[in-house]
Amino acid sequence: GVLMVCPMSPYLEQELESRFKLFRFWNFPQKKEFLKVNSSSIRAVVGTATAGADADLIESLPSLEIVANFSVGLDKVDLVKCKEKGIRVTNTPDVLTEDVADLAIGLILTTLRRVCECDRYVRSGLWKKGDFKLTTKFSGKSVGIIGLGRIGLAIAKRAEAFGCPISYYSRSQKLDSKYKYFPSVIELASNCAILVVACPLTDETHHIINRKVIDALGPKGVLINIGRGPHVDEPELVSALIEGRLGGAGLDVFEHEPEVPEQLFGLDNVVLTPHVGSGTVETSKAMADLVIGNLEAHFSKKPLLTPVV
Ligand code: 8YV
Repeated sequence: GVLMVCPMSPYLEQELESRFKLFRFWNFPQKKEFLKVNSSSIRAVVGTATAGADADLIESLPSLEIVANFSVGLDKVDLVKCKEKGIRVTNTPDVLTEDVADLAIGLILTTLRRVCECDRYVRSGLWKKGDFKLTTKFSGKSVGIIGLGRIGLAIAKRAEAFGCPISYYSRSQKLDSKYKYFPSVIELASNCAILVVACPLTDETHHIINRKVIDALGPKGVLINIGRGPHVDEPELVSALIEGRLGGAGLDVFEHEPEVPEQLFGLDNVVLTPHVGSGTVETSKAMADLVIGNLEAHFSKKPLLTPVV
């Protein structure tokens, strides 16, 4: 049997159902009771960005062989425990890189050019009372990227096409990269106009955006987060935006999503999207196909397509 921990893709549900015995975890409010009855028949877990396989779930599934996550980020999967227990783990890299990078650029443009505020301006009839105020140019602005992995690189490539000088922070300098490296996030933030978070969420990158980084980015700086909510100390971000110590923010992820700090709702220098970085029809299907491909490979004892553990 395969345990899907939360709804993520109707197509994936349908494809899993036609191949395996599928358990939809969200249909069983009595989780303990459900696990008592079914735990020994569950050999695979399919999780996502918001819920994966934590230590408790892994411990309660004695027959678990593989966690095939519907996400590239694996911060909701206890990788150490999986390794310990010989449980395989797969994710969905590459297929979502372009969409997430596209959204990062979209958030930069919508934040700087105030596209959402412009849209509200037209819809509310305000245009008839006068032209919209001037906004901020994107082309040529310096872009700093935290994490120069697949997604970070795709964002860099796109920003380059806008004539932006690119710099980055990562744990170590990429010797094959032409972009400028800063050995600390503070230095990166002090030297760019737009700071983009594009690294995995780990203990080291939790709250990598803190008050010091926000102050280094400054009142003209813009923060873009397409990584994970907990990369950012959210109360610090909110107060910096309210006090004008930060210029603006484009956010696809939040510390306690789907909860979003309501103080942000009244700010026009902020653009908020509901964790939709990979959320296109095309990419969602490609991610689902990777999950299925990994499960089929595992159960037919073939090499996994995108193994992590
Ligand atoms: C979500 C993501 O998994 O891949 C990731 O790490 O955050 C997204 O692709 C997807 O939106 C399903 O929740």
